Amino acid sequence: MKKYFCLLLPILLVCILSLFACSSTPKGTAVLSQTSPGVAVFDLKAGNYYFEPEVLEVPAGKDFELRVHLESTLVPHRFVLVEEDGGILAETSLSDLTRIPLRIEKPGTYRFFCDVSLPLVASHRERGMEGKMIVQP
Ligand SMILES: [Cu+2]
Repeated sequence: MKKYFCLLLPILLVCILSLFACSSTPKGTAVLSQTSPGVAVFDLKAGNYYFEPEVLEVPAGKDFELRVHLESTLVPHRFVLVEEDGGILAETSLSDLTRIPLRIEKPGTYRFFCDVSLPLVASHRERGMEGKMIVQP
């Protein structure tokens, strides 16, 4: 019995420590994670029926890269970015990491969402998978 306890204790400690390591993700803010020469990078998390953060602020008239990190899921998701009049600026299926190079000249508020929908159930967008991109002058 004591032998089993000695084996189990280190395994239990590793499990507890990894729980703490994974739970320290900040919520609700856009992260400017890296600046390579002239190109800012913005990170966006996506998962079952959410984008996080829901509001991204980006500069007008400058190249930047949006990196969408899809959390492990069996449900396929997509990313669509539209202008106020509905014109599509970006549209792509999401994989674990999707890099979307963007440059938006006109300041304003743009919408992004997942356009996946199935008959008879609420679309992913209706279930909350959407957000705003505010393009700052
Ligand atoms: Cu989706």
